[in-house]
Amino acid sequence: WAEPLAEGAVILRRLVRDEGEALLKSVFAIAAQNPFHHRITPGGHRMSVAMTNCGDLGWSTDSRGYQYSEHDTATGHQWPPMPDSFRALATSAAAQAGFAGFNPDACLINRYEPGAKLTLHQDKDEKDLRQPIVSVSLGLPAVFQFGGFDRADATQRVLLEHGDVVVWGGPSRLRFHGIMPLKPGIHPLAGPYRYNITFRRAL
Ligand code: MD5
Ligand code: FE
Repeated sequence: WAEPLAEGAVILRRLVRDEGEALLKSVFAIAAQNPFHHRITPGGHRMSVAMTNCGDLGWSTDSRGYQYSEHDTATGHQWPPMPDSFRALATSAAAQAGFAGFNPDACLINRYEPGAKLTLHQDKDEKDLRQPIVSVSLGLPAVFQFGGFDRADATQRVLLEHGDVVVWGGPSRLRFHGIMPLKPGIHPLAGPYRYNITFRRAL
């Protein structure tokens, strides 16, 4: 069930399906402390994906740009701590994909509502791009676009479902990627949403 997608990128299908309910409960507890928020990009657009974070550092965007910080730039609050269960999951999934010793300091939680999408982009705000990113999909399924190293490169489409974990490392760390507009539906544990948790080493 460890499916290589490309060099450095591995899908661990359904790895955390049985933990899905507990993971979502932690997501809801984090959101109760720091609500999901539709950020405004530096270009002035409201993102269709709503975000919150936990851990030492959180990713956010505002008129000044994209950044990792110890506080939510929208509220000034510190991010809630990363649950031990989250850290253990991230370290174990990274190890299964060949990245031993992964120790994330940032955890971004994205919430997709029907129609929400993420246009093709690269993740390069982290300091050490040799560190992988571990991503966990929960709730409604979404079509992930996996591209190349130039925005115009052809993309591969991959369905990501509840409980799927993907480790993005090595050369795949810098591939362009995105999420197609979410199809409406109701998930028994997540309702009308898809959640994606990404674990990162920001500093
Ligand atoms: C998501 N989130 O499903 C995705 C999962 C984000 C984001 O893209 O930036 O919040 S992470 C997918 C990812 C990360 C790093 C590299 C690659 C994919 N890749 O090379 O394809 O909400
Ligand atoms: Fe990304």
